[in-house]
Amino acid sequence: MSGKSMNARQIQAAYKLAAERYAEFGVDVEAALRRLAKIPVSLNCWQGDDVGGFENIGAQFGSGIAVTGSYPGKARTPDELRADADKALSLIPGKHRFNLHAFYAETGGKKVERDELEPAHFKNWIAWAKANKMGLDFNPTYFSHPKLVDGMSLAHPDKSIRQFWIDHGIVCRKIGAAMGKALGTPCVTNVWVPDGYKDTPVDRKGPRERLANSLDAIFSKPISPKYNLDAVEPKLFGIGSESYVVGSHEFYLGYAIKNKKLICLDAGHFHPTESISDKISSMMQWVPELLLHVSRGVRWDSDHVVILSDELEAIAQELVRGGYLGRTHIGLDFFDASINRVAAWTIGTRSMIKALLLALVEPISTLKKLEADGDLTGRLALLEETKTLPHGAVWDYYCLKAGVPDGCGWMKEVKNYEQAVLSKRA
Ligand code: RNT
Ligand code: ZN
Repeated sequence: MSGKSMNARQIQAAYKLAAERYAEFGVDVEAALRRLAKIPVSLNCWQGDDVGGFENIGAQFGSGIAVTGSYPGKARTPDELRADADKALSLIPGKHRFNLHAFYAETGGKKVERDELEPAHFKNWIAWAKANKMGLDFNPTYFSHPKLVDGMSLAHPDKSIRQFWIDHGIVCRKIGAAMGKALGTPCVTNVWVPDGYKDTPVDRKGPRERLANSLDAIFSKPISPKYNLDAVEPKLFGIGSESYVVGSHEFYLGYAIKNKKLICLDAGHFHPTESISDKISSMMQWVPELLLHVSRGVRWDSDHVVILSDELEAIAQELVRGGYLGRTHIGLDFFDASINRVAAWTIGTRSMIKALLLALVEPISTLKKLEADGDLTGRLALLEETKTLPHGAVWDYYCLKAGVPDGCGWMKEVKNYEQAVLSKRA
């Protein structure tokens, strides 16, 4: 990355002018930054090792999910993954969370099946999160496993296969609750299953009935929302499930409303022209809380690193304008194996935070008033003018205050880390 970092004096001077400019629009930038500092983003652990997990080192059961790219230096052990995440977190302003999958368990070299996992297998993760004063989120892992038979898990026609995966879901909620209890902040445990058909099914109903029953079995025991929150994640299609996904949007929206679960909206799980930003205010009428998997679909659900796109801005605007931040858990979901993975985490998370910042410094009350007064010309004009307000100066100042590199500084640290650590990995 070219260009030098600014010095602190320059950043402060630019910020002062920027804050004055925003004040002319009735925006209190200091207040916005105070709010921003309280919004955690849950970093997806799986960007650090290409959704590999640590249970079958060497073995490949690639079904259910697909990653492309072979950039050198991916984390091979839990310690490496934690070290890489520490590096990324040191370059991201604010206090955040970390989102784990069940197959990142540490079983000390012993084979422990997924239906036998326990909180103890995550004690290093919990200790690490505690040391970082961070909350954890969790996911049962329904892919990359020999018992994902013919692309089906919780919806499989064979009862014993279903039971294995039900038991996996049950132990994962317990692990989530243990994480929430230990860290003093509820863990969001999110269920996503890849179940579906490559080609057009004849029976669309049966798998959905089975999935509903399996979910009921997983969720049958109540767990205090102080410790664990259950979420369900729909999808339109996947690789190998192009024609039919059992857990579709309508399926899970209904399930979440009926059972008071969180619905997870993954930005890459809808038709390419469909955006999740417009869904938020509709679904928040009916579900208690929302989980976001902020991702970036490119042509298909390809899980590209999140960037400051129009859609990302629209998502953040909806959360802020609608007053939904208190009921929304913001998580990231991407896995690009073709670039430096520490940089991928840093870019994606910083972009998410930038989008939140942009949304928080909008002149919302003025915009709402224009709209309420029927001045739609004024609304359009002001929306366009706000796009060139000096938010970059506010962002730099936010990074400075948080003690992380502004604009161009962080990439140098990633390069140093790559040379000193990542390049040494085989
Ligand atoms: C897959 C889902 C799911 C996964 C992660 C690894 O389509 O988006 O959330 O990406 O659980
Ligand atoms: Zn997702």
